[in-house]
Amino acid sequence: KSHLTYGERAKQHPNGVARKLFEIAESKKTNVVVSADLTTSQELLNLADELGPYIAVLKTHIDILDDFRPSIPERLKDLAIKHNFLIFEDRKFVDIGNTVQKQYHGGALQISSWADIVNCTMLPGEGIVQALTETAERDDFPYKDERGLLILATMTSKGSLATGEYTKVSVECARKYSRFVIGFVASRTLGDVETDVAALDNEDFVLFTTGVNMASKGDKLGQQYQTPKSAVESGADFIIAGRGIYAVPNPVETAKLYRDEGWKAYLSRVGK
Ligand code: UP6
Repeated sequence: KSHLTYGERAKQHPNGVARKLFEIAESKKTNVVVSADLTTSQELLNLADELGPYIAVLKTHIDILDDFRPSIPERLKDLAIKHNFLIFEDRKFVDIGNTVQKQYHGGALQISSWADIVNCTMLPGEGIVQALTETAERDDFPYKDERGLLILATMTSKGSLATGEYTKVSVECARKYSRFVIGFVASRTLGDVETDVAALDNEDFVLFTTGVNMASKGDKLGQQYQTPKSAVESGADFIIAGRGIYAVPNPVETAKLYRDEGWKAYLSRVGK
């Protein structure tokens, strides 16, 4: 759990995307990531434009769009510049190195060209992280120092197998490839993860926590929620909320509430 401010971390971090992320958080005073899980491009673009001022990152699942066109990520990029947020494509790569390289850089979705941040699971072992890191470090990779990878170290769904040894390997691999791996998607409050991830205190990995909702404890499909406050208190640097923000009557006002609660919890964690 980091007790440094975002501003301090922005100055020290070796990865360009992590620096930018912390700078955004510091200047916009927000650690909110909205999980924009909408299925039409118009809804997605509208939400990004409306919530842009209050979020640090827009998290996408670009493959759930019913009407995907290559121009959509381009428009998201324009909105990211307009409102100063990063884009995190929650692709959860999970395959052998040779395949994920093609899924990340190139392909139908051209993810590397528009997503500042992507994530992968550790199920395939070290090779997946090695492969993505190699791609990002190739001489002809056009987005040098503008891209970062998160490892999905735990999951919020009931009965998740992303625990114990899996989480341990996630942490080891993040250390080994820390040039490209900027952090984790994980919740320290779930299961046995607490001790494993807590060992990271003297490094500066960024912790993104999903399963954040102020009004619900979970859904009927096994999702489990905690509040922004509890997520940040237990170490989240960025809180990821989806339905808690986009599926309520007033997403803008609600996003502000998440921002205020997340920011207050952050200030108290860093002792300000
Ligand atoms: N997500 C989780 N839990 C995980 C990893 N990822 O919920 O362990 C993602 C989901 C969804 C978002 O794919 O995009 O975070 C959560 O949405 P919600 O807030 O609407 O539940």
